[in-house]
Amino acid sequence: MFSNASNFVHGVDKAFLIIGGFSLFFLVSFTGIMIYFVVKYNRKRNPKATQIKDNTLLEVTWTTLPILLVLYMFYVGWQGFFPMRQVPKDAMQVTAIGQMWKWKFEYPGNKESDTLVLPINRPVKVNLVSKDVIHGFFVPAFRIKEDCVPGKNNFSWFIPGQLGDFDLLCSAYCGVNHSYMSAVVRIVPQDKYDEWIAALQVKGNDTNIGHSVLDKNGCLACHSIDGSKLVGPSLKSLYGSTVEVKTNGTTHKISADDEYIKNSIYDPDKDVVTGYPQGVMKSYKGTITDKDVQLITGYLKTLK
Ligand code: HEC
Ligand SMILES: [Cu+2]
Repeated sequence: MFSNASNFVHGVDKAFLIIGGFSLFFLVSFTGIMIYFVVKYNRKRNPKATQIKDNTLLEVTWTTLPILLVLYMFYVGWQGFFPMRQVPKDAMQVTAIGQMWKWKFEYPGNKESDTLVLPINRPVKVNLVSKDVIHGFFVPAFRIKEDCVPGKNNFSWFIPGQLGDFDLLCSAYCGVNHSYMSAVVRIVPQDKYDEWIAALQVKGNDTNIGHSVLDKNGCLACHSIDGSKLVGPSLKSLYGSTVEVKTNGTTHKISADDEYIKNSIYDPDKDVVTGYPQGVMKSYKGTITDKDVQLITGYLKTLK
């Protein structure tokens, strides 16, 4: 009857159905009794009101029964909620960072991803961090909804029990583009997960900074990073490849290493890539520092 997308589906759905069921029962029966009394005791049928003096049995009953009922509903809710705050010791750790308007996930080993990829049937603790305002870590299929509060170390945990992609949303209105703040939770078999995490980029090796150096200096107007030809050759898969260039009128092959990238930036007319015009790219000597060249090179290495 209940899905097994996470270990909390059963507890949450049970509480929801029981509390919802009682509410529906009382809504229908009280409304029914009210209508019945309105008809039965209306002024024409019952012109003189009947006075009733206290009835101890009735009063004790209508006090005790609702108390028991409300306590039972609390118990059912607590049963579903309590395990959500008890993280198993062997849970793997991931950090979810919410910021306007994007989710990012940090894995051990300083790795980072836009998709929350997790192995099936393994408990995971998700540390919840916010960089700016309050966001809400909400995975409806897992019955999980927990706030990401700036300055507070909140967490969530669960055991995924079903392969596939699940929606991750932000449940706290966090600004204009709040509705774009979604991501995917991808549950995969353990071996697929191991492959994926091994291939995941280590962050902080300046790859993103390298990209912004290219962006700031207008390189991307002439060079794509996705393989398509613009004014100049694409920078995709350039690093480490063999390029055919013309140097002083003679064509030869050259390996695209650190030295070549640096020369291409400082002295673009020295080795001109075959099929591309000379003199279009200007020299960036004096505009781009050695450090920036290193950042660019580091970034190009990641453009496989
Ligand atoms: C106005 C267009 C233009 C701009 C802007 C430009 N380039 Fe180029 N770039 C070219 C052209 C055309 C070539 C090919 C001819 C050559 O080798 O000089 C080239 C070649 C290169 C090469 C060698 C590519 C290869 O396939 O071997 C690299 C590396 C390079 N550019 C990096 C940069 C960087 C980094 C910037 C920004 C700082 C930049 N370019 C800005 C037009 C441009
Ligand atoms: Cu948000």
